Amino acid sequence: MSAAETVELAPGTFHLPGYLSPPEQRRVLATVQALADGAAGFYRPRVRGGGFMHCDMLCLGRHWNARTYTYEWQRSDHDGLPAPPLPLALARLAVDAAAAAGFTIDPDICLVNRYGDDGRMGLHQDKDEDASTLDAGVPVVSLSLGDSGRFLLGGLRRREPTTAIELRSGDAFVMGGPGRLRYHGIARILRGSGPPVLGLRGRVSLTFRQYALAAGGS
Ligand SMILES: O=C(O)CCC(=O)C(=O)O
Repeated sequence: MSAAETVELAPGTFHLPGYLSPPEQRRVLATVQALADGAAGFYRPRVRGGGFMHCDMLCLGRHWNARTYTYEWQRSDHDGLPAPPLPLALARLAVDAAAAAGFTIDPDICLVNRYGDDGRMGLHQDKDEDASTLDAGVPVVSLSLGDSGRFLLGGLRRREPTTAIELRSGDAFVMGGPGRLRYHGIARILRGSGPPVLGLRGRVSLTFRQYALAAGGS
C-alpha cells in the first residue's frame, strides 16, 4: 500500500488517492480476472424494476441479489451457482485501507463491479448488510482499477447535493462511522484514462463489506 495521503471529504468519508501501487493493482486485477474466468464469473444484474444495471457484477463471499436487495449464498437471480469465496489477500487490502482511515472491518463480502465505456451506477445507499454493522458504522471500502470513474458523493438523504470526485486506478475510498450510509454513485467512466500498463479497458471497482458483527451472522 502506498497511500501518500488520506483525505477526509466528510465525517467518516475518506479518499485515499494512489492507495495501491502499480504492482498491487496488477495483482488485484489478475485475481479478479482469475475469478471472472471461473464458473461463477461476471454477469449483468437485472434490478427489481426489470431493467439491467449499467455494469457487470461478480459477488464474492455472499451474493447480492439485485431483485430482492438481499444477500444470499447462491446467485438465485442469475444461475444458482454459489458465490465464490472472497480471497484472503483481497480482504486484507480492505482491512488495511479501513485502518488507514481509522476503522476496523472484517470483510466477508466483496462486490466487484465492471464498467464499460458507458458504465454508471445510480445514486444509492449501501444498506443491505445486517443492522449490526450498519449501526456500528463498519465501513464500506472500495478499490478502483483501470479507467477513472466520476464518483458522486451525496449526503444521508437522496435529495442532498452531491460532490463529484474522480476515482483513479489504485485509489481507495472508505465510508464508515457517520459516513456509512451516504448516498453515492458513479456518474460516468472517463474512457481511456486508466494506466496503459494495466491493460484494462474500462473500470473495475471492488467494494468490501462486513455482513454482520458476530462471526457467522446470518
Ligand atoms: O464503483 C464504485 O466505485 C462504486 C460502487 C458502488 O457504489 C457499490 O458497489 O455500491
